[in-house]
Amino acid sequence: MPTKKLTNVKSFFKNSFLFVILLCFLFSLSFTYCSKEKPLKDYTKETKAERDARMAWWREARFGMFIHWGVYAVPAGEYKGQRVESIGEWIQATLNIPREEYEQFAKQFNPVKFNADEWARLAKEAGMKYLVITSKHHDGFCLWDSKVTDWDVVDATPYGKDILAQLKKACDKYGIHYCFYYSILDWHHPSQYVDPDAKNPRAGHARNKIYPDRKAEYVKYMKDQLKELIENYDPDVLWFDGEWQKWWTYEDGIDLYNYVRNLKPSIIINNRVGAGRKGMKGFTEGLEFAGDFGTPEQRIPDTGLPGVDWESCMTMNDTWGYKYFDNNWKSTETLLHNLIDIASKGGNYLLNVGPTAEGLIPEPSVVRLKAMGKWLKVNGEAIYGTQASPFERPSWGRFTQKPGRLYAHVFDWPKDGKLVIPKPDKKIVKVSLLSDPERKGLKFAETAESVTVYVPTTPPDTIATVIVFDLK
Ligand code: H79
Repeated sequence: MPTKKLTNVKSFFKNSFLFVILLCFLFSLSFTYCSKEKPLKDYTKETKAERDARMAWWREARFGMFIHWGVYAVPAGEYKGQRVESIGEWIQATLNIPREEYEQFAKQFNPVKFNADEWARLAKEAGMKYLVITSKHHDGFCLWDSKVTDWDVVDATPYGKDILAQLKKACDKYGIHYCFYYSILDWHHPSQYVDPDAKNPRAGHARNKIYPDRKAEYVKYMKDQLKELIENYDPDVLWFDGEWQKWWTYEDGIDLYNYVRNLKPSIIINNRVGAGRKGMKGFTEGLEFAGDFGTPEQRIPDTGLPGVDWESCMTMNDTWGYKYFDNNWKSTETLLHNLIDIASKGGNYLLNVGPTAEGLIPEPSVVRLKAMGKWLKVNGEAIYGTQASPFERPSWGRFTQKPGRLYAHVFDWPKDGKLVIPKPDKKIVKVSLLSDPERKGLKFAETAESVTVYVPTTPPDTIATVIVFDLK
């Protein structure tokens, strides 16, 4: 008996020992399985149909509002009696302001006049279909309550309220696509520092350095922030910038692109996420890099590129971030001609405003945006959802087109009342003025190469009059 008992005890221990081993094995297996992140899908390999569906709203939109806003609006282009000649949001770099000194601007950032509803309504009134705001510019300052830093509007300023949350609500109300700019270069994050070997500190800021052993930590910081942005505000575009650093590689771009697309597959990402752009020209031909659209900055390409999506971002004066002494405003005429020129080449126009530290969009910007909106209310059909011109640029203006319709945007009205256009490859059924509510037919005469339209001798619109050709 005692022997048997002993054997039982022994076998009990042996069996339960095996059982525990088995349990441990199963547990660790399931733990490994569950804790392992899902492998990221490679979104750079999507089909043309998938891409067309994702880009559809953006291609229709044609006109968006860029907003550069941050603590650089406090110095507004001048610090300790020194004015910056160049762009205002670069003041930290241009005047080589130390981090701790620059941080003091946040204590004066109290935009009590900020009204998100008014900004979104202005974008709507201007005829803009989307809005891109600097969630974080090169200075690293964040316009939302980021959980991974205190260098944000909620934790570092007397204002203490989340800007991005307020704008999200307003954009949803007015049906404006809500989008974020996000800088890869970060002058505030401790992983990065000004290149001490650069010829001047400004250039050292422009091409900064990263401590190699802190890069992974910084990439994680960016990914955590981008996750916050996507989960909390559901942006439709992520507009990266500051990617030109030597430490930001082609592979880093692909990885970040896929990270963001995996969080929100329908999101649109500009080509500055990685190695996709070539300087201010805005795109490297070929599109073998990550990124969905090219980003010419402060310029309009001479011609469009078939099959390539692009967007020209431009300022209304000479700065992105507010500078109190920059009054070099472009005329409404120039801005509208830019919009039409860009549409005639198949691109989008992202037009900037730089609000003050009080939270106001400068009045000259408001006036111009409202005037553009007034023109678009009448002529929007010839801009939104159009395609690039089928013809070379005419001397008097630009063309845009849609299936079955050709639009002539006339900048220089013919004094003799005759507008001549190249002959379209389809039959002209009718010619009329887009601004004419009755769409009275205009007389026209055709030869083998050209069409002459007999127009009124005074231009219905001195900035741009649109003549519609119905084609069959
Ligand atoms: O966000 C806006 C700009 O701040 C950013 N992109 C747009 C959308 C931008 N990044 N770089 N640049 C613009 C051009 C930078 C030019 C520089 Fe300089 C030349 C950096 C240093 C020398 C201009 C002149 C800024 C400081 C001095």
